Amino acid sequence: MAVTYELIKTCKQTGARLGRVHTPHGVIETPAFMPVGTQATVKTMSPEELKQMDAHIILSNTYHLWLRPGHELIAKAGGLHRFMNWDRPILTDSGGFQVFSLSNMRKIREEGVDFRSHLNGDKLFLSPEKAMEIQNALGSDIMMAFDECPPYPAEYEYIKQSLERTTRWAERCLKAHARPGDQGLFAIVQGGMHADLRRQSAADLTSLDFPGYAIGGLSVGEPKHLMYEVLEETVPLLPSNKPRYLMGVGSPDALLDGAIRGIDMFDCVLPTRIARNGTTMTSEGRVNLRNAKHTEDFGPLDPNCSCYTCRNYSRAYLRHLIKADETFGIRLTTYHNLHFLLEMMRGVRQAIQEDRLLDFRNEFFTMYGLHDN
Ligand code: PRF
Ligand code: ZN
Repeated sequence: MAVTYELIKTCKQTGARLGRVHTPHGVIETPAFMPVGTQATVKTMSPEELKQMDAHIILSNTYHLWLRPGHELIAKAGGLHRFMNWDRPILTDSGGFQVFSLSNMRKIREEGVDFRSHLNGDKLFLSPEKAMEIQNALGSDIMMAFDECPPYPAEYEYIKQSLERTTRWAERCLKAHARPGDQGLFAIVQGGMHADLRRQSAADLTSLDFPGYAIGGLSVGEPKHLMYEVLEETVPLLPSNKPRYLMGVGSPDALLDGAIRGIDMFDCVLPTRIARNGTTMTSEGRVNLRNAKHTEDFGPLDPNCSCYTCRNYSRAYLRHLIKADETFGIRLTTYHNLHFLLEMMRGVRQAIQEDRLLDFRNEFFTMYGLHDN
């Protein structure tokens, strides 16, 4: 099998899992955070920088790379790894979610989704078979099944119809997948906030034996406690010998509380997106460098961080670069935010190893200024 999961141990204090996902381009230590590289680049970071901060895997997007520059061009270049000079694992999302969040005038039918390109308005059609063709051409280590992520809130009946179609689409993805020997295809559990629908989706998809399972349809505007209730209902239904991926979730608190509920993989644009407007995550909580109070602060961004940014530059300098719209400022805040989350996940893995993830979580919440609710 192209992608396998190795469980190393379970935290006695929380049930969180320490593990390894094995892929053709190397090992991912889990729980893992995956930086997002939508357009075959993690915005402003070179692959060397991502390696310096020890990112094990990055995520990229079927939808964007299909529209531009096209999957055939990337196949000609020798695949996505060669094209972007990244030789570690890559996960590609299937495009379903992006079609719903980016394009207008979309129409869902059994065969697939009709929509218009967000770039030039072209009429396009994405289906399970097309999503597999594109991801097979890209050559990602982990491919995602083509799914529908219903909005929140939505009618119960609609969510039920949608998840049943997502299951039929997942079966079509399995059939269309041309490279099961070197690319692992993960299915995506849907079902909104309804425990019975999540159970139905998980039961149907796990009977199909994918090498990994994602939980989709969360962090779509629902209150946090609902997301955790759904995780508590859903995760126990997933096979313990396969990785579990919570899609589009990556705030520090959700990484901790997700890992505690048995999630192994996460991705989110949060650290890279907020970095571009000068917002940083530090050991003492969020710091917005645009705030005037940093004008004459010649200390490091985060005194407890050992990253390149914090070792070399002051808050005053970073604030100046951000306010002057200098690209270097964005590079430095992006580097720090990614380093911060990857370092936090190293802490999570160490804490699981030592059966103290709940203590680690509570200490982090206190330092970061987070509250339970
Ligand atoms: N499906 C897919 N990608 C996703 C999601 C989903 O439900 C989410 C939901 N948070 C983020 N990215 N295919
Ligand atoms: Zn730093």
